Amino acid sequence: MEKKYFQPEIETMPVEEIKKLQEEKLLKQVKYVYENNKYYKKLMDEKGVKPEDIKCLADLSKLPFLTKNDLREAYPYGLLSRPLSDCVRIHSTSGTTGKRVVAFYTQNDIDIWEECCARAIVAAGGSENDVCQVAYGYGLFTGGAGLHGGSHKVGCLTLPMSSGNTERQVQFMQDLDATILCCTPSYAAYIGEKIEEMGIKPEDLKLKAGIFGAEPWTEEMRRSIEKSLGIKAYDIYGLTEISGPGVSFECEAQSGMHINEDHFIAEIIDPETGEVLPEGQEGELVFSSIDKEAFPLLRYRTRDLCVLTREKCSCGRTHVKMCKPKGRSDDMLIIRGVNVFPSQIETVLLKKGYTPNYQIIVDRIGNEDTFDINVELSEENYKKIHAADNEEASERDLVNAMKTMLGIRPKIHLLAPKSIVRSEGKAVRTIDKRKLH
Ligand code: ADP
Ligand code: K
Ligand code: ZN
Repeated sequence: MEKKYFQPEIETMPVEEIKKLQEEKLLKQVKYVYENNKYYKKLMDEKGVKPEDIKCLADLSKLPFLTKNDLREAYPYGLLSRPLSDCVRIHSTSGTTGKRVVAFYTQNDIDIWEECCARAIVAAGGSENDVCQVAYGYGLFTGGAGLHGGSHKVGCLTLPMSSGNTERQVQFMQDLDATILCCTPSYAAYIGEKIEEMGIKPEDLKLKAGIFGAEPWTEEMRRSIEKSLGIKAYDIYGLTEISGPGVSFECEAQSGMHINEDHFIAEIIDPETGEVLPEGQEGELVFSSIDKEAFPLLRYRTRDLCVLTREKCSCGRTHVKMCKPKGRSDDMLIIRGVNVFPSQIETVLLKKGYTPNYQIIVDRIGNEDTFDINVELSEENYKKIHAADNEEASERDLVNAMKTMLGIRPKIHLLAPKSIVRSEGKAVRTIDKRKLH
């Protein structure tokens, strides 16, 4: 029989029990970190907090925050809490927003992380009867290693493809009857495109599910990938600093990701004041890892903007759910004084029938911000628009739709098919040339 949960007793544990478990682990962890990590001890001392002051879950908010700047300052060993002889692995962030930071793992840390990924795979319908194609990058990036380990734990036949070499990717998918695909959503979209180009129909594949994450993607993008690959597409979230993918994952309800609360405590804070916000309000996501050994971060500010909800989920899991992060506070562009998220642009493009291949270029000329969006046309759209000599009208229509969504008017440039470079990992959507001046 197909398993519905990887660890049912934990994944469906009554909320009160989860909170009790979190409290026990938190108290122990604060003491452990205080005694084993000079960097965090100093932050606690500066704030005048002692481990004894943390007596219950609500006391969490007394602890100091950690930020990416702390990680950079403490690089490489400052936030390590174990002797290196106890550690077995290093990973590093993708460096999307600056200098990379490194994280360390003991064998126990790896086991827990892989279990979290195994929960995600089982939630997507995975079992020992599946062939799981891992097309996240292998190496320093956590994507490949995390899902690879999770796939093993579930007992799937694991296909460790890593990213890239897309034709071979599709060839193996077909020849070896892969049923689950794990990669970034932008790479999944590219694989979908490649399949069509190779004359393969989604029905010709055995693929049934995809586990996509590591970058923001919209609901519109989800539908487009589900169609092009003939699958159900599940979201997965995580960050290197806290372990990697699998901090949270989507279930069959596809309406937010369950956070693995037996290992991580999530808070939402006001990014300006640092104040904890009540459930249901949007703010910055903060994580405390309550049983990590090598690199146990407390109150780590992710900069991801998000909402938490504890509404009952139809899948039976009891762990709190986070919405799709809208993007990082640092993905947000301020153009002519207006906040713009790349995800808003993606939504408009896909709703209007364009491809998810686009690029945002922002610059400043004199005192004014320039705002351009390059949008690649599909073969079909390209032919249609050119046959009807409709280019200007199409651009105007898209400018207006963007104005409605964003409040400001971009310049739109419709480009020929295949003119924007595809991503095999995390897509680079924005070029902000203002930073170069
Ligand atoms: P970097 O911070 O250098 O990109 P990571 O590879 O550790 O390093 O990336 C973690 C970040 O990726 C998260 O903080 C988040 O911004 C983003 N991310 C991961 N998974 C998702 C997801 N499912 N949806 C949106 N963003 C995600
Ligand atoms: K198997
Ligand atoms: Zn659920």
